[in-house]
Amino acid sequence: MTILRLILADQLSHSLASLQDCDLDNDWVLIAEVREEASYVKHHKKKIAFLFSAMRHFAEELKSQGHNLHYTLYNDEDNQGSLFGEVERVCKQKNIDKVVLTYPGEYRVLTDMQSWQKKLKIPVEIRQDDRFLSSLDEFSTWANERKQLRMEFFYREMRKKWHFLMDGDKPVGDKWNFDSSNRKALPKGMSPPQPSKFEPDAITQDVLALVAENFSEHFGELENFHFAATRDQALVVLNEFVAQRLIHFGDYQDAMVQGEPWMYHSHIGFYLNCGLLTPKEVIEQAENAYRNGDAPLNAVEGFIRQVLGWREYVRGLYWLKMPDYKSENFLEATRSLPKFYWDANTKMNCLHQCVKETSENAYAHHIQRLMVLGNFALLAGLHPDEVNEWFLIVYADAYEWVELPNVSGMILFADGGLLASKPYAASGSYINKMSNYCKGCHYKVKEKNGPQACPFNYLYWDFLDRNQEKLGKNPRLGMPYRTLSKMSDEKRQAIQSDGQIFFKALENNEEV
Ligand code: DLZ
Ligand code: SF4
Repeated sequence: MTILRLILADQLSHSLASLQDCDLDNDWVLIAEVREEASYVKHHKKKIAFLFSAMRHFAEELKSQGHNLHYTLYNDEDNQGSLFGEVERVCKQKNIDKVVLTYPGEYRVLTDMQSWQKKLKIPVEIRQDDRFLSSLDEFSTWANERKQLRMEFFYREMRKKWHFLMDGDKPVGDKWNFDSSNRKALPKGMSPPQPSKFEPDAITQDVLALVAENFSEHFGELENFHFAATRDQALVVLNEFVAQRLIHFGDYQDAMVQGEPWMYHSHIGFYLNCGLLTPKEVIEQAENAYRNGDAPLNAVEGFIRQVLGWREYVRGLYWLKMPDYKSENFLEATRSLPKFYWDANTKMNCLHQCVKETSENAYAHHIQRLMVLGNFALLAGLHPDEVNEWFLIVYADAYEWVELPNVSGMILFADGGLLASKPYAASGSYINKMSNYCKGCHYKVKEKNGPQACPFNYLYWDFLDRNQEKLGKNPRLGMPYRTLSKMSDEKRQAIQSDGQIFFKALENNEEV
């Protein structure tokens, strides 16, 4: 029996389920660069270059281990342009008896795969992705037993299951969550270490030329490409984070500084999500740093919560709720995405900086995504479809399983509160507290109304006002709604009128 094992761009792990029983003498592995996946949304140029380069390097590693490898190059003239097209072509060419797959990261790809057996007329097995620390069955059992699906409780179960950061059956430090000590702005004079840069080798240089030629109209800059492209390089990134930045990760994880895109974050999401690193090894390294006295508990717990709690939780939720989750729009938001999300041309300095860095790096850290780019999308009532597509396009770590719950659930409250207990709406004062963006801004963060006022200030109240029917009873919004109810009619009108002027300018494509 000859088996074909397809490996997707986000499945670059030697431990992958579909590789586990591979017969080196007989079986074939297929990795394919295909037009359909590279352009079903117009991914950032750096995202495509990163994945193609990582795929080509991974293929070299498999070949050197003795695998029979069919690698489809993007410009191969026989390339069928889709995953199925390539699987079908190789099945015929190599006389394949069975296809083995690992569960993909997107519902769209899964439904496609589920049709292959019928079309190919040979068995197609789709295996669970055991790189994740919670299986989909386990998550749905947990979810079905509860009315509210709060991440915090799922996270505690995962800590106990895997025995991460535990002393016997108690959490280390006697508390599950140390977030309350994690909200500091970066003190003046403190500058985060610069991460290692990997110079493109011959494989990456080929890929960069290919992307420049074929994807020139896609968003983002291709220059200064320094991603890790192999597991060894990704391990360098992980080790560097644990040795140099984890110590301050907790304290400054919400801080934003102009010109400092990397801060004390790990930047391993690219590598975790495409498979070059596994969540288990990442968590173990962080826990070891705590146990050896190299990093404080608030930092290590906060980091582990992201990987063991949040990451697994959003994946479980995605598969539990798809396909309906994709069309949720609880707040009935309809506005189109403003042009400045693509060209950074806005007088709002926070948004300008965050879009600019996203374009340069295919990366922004979570507070930039949530509290600047996402907060604006929420306050301005941008349509979830357009916001989701933007986030999927621009970040090199984005696949739908992780992007959709974070954007529709966390950022836009489009699921009506399944994932988050309240919308993460904030005025300019939050951005001012956590960043130095406001100093260089055309608008004045302390002004609440009028042409010089920070738009986040009046848009925040306008958002609450507009959505009072849907949000007014949310217990976590009790305070702001009480404040709103005490406002004079004059003040309320000023807020509405500033909002209208701002939205009119947006619609007229004026620079705001
Ligand atoms: C994102 C992406 C891109 C840009 N290109 C490819 C590709 O050429 N081949 C491939 O197998 N996967 C690619 N991907 C990832 C897929 O679009 C999709 O997100 C994952 O396969 C889901 O598991
Ligand atoms: Fe952003 Fe407002 Fe600060 Fe300008 S003043 S940077 S728009 S928060």
